[in-house]
Amino acid sequence: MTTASSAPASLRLSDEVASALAEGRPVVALESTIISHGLPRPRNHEAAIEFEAILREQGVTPATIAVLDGVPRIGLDAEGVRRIAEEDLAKASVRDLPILMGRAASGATTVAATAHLASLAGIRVFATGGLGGVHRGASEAFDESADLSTLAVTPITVVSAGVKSVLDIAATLERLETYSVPVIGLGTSVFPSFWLRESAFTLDWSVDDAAQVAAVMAAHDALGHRQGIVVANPIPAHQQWDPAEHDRVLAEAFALAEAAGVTGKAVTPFLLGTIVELSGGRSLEVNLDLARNNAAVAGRIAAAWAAR
Ligand code: PSU
Ligand code: MN
Repeated sequence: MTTASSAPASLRLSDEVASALAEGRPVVALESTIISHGLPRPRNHEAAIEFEAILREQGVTPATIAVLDGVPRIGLDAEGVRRIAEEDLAKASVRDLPILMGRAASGATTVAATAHLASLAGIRVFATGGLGGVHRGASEAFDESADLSTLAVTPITVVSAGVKSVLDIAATLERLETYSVPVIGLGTSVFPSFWLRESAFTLDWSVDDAAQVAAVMAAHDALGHRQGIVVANPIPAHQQWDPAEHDRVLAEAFALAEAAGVTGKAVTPFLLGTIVELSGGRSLEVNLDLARNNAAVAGRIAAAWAAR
């Protein structure tokens, strides 16, 4: 059993996270970039509070992760949650962590940076909205999220609604295969595409419930594997975005991004913001629904893991 005392001294665990880990109780990591860059203000602040509440209602301790004033924080207090929602924080991936720490700066952590810090703290389960992946045109631009290379070397189970169709989903799945990262559909054998329940891509493996995910995690450990595990949790059909409107809005958002010359790490936040505007808020509602669903599923996996 991992205990809080195994966390490096450079991390600051909240009291509730430290005691939950020390006592072997379930903990779920939550990322902060989805709050700072992925959801519009002021709805993002309510969402951050809500994602934590969903876990607490299940008896699971939430660990929202960010770097504040140079300190990697594993579990935020109310002031920390307010800061990730209201301040203009840097978007921080793994490579940015030592820079933020060395300069006593603050940043909101991506899936990659959150997974890295959570794993250092001894947390095994993480809930997000959508994973980063291989961007369209990556064969020219080399734009591939460090979320993938980090999951290749970070033993954490990430619950997501797949990746957005703004990415190259086929290439993203190929990359996860190359990195030997297991991808498991929860109650589905089709990889979801974030706002939509399905994509054009099928999965080799699916599981029915959280206990089966915990069994896979145990076997992964028994083999000495150090990769992450991706659990793909599709949004229920009644909550998904209308596929025709989805296709229309995405095409328009791409055209605007190209016209604006957006590149690099600004691409994902630009597209997300533009899509919320063009959809009149509909994409935001779907985004919130799927993130809530993912938190609930991650809570059940963490509980099944803690019960082993
Ligand atoms: N996908 C979403 N919402 C998000 C992100 C991805 O649906 O907010 C964020 C996550 O923090 C993810 C990051 O880790 O974008 C990936 O950015 P990049 O492609 O620059 O690595
Ligand atoms: Mn990128």
